[in-house]
Amino acid sequence: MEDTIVAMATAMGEASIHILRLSGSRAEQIIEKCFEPQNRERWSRQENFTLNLGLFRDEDKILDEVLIGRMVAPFSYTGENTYEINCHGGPFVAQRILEACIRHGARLAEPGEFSKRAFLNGKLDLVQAEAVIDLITSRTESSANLALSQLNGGLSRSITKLREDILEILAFIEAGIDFPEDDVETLDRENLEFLINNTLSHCKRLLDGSKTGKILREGLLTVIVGQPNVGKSSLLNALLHEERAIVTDIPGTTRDEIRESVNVGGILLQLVDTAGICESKDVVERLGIERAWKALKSAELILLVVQANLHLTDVEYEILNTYSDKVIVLINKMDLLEKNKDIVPVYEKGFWIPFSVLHGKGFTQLEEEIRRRVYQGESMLSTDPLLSNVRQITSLSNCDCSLKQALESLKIGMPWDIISIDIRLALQFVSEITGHNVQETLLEDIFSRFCIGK
Ligand SMILES: Nc1nc2c(ncn2[C@@H]2O[C@H](COP(=O)(O)OP(=O)(O)OP(=O)(O)O)[C@@H](O)[C@H]2O)c(=O)[nH]1
Ligand SMILES: [Mg+2]
Repeated sequence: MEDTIVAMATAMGEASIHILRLSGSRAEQIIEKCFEPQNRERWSRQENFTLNLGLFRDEDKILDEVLIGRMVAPFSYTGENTYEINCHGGPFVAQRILEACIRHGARLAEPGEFSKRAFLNGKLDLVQAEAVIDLITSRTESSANLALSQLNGGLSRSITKLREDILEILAFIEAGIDFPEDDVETLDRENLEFLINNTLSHCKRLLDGSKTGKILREGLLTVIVGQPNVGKSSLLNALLHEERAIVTDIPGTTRDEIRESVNVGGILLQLVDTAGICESKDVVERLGIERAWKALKSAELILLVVQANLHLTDVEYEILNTYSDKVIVLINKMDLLEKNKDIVPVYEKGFWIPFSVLHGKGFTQLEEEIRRRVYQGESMLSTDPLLSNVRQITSLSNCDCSLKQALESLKIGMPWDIISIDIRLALQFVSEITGHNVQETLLEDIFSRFCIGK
């Protein structure tokens, strides 16, 4: 925290501008040395949140004409004196400015170091810091909106409330330990049970929402399966709007898995196209089919493609029976059916959608069904803060387990100091989420996932 750090905030390469970020106790001194403002008077008034045009020099040499944004501590992202240097977008120019800052006493920032300083200076909590990186890596509107709402502090407030409630429970127990009067005891035990139950329902609401949150953040692992030649790869290509997979009318065209991510109705799908499942003598095809079966196990959503004018086979029945909860059946090639007046296959399990990849039929219904599943009806479209990050979800689940354990101990008449052990654990777990109580190694792990300059 003593050092002054500098880094490129934009990606290297040719661009219209590049931005370098400089933050720390010596930042002002470095800028004073290198920057020659056009409007000296304004610059010397030390005005905050100003953009100043001028020349950037290294000793006598002019490196570029730049615009410098000035953010004086504590009113900056990091909470320190911070300068953002907007220079012309050549990698050479930016590199020379970076080197000049280093020569005058700054050091190159580590990944995520600006955000880590923001956290350590109390500008962000860990939930918000992790939302920053999620916002940067968002690929759909819904994941960006989710990250933005976490950055705005809605989730942090909910977790902070949870933490305060647990602290209150702990205070209540400690008072009970200090004044153990038998007649008060029964009443207190009922009150304590009420408090723990209330906190547990808060945990449950957050954990229920986290299923949706995690999918919005990471995407839904979606496997396309079916018999050969029913149109699986055609579906993949249509969803991607590009000819990614080879499509032919020869059964057994796809051998290996094809993985791509795609935005469907605002939800990120991690799509896997698989080899058509059938009895095959071909070694390569058989290996592909084995992979298809394996992919089904880990899938969060299965798109089972069947062909409108064919009867269901044992394989399709098996998939429907084993995975009915996560299957959407697409009855593809409905266009053929209209000509032949054949019977459409149906079965009581799974959700069925008449489909034609060739004629663009059924896509809207598929989108709606996926959204319905992800948002658990409409309940998750509300403004409830959603937890989405595995680290945070794990800590909250641990907190939930400790509270349940405390409740159990209370019910079987355990002494107060035993109950307080689990409540303390719950407090520790909930504190990890926002970073009230974290180890340095965890911080390193979190911030090293950021880009340099953020
Ligand atoms: N009539 C009609 N033909 C379709 C439709 N969808 C796909 N096809 C055709 O069906 C054939 C097989 O399509 P693919 O997408 O390669 O089928 P697949 O399920 O990936 O086949 P494998 O990779 O062999 O398992 C191609 O000739 C497609 O043009 C549809 O909705 N209607
Ligand atoms: Mg295929």
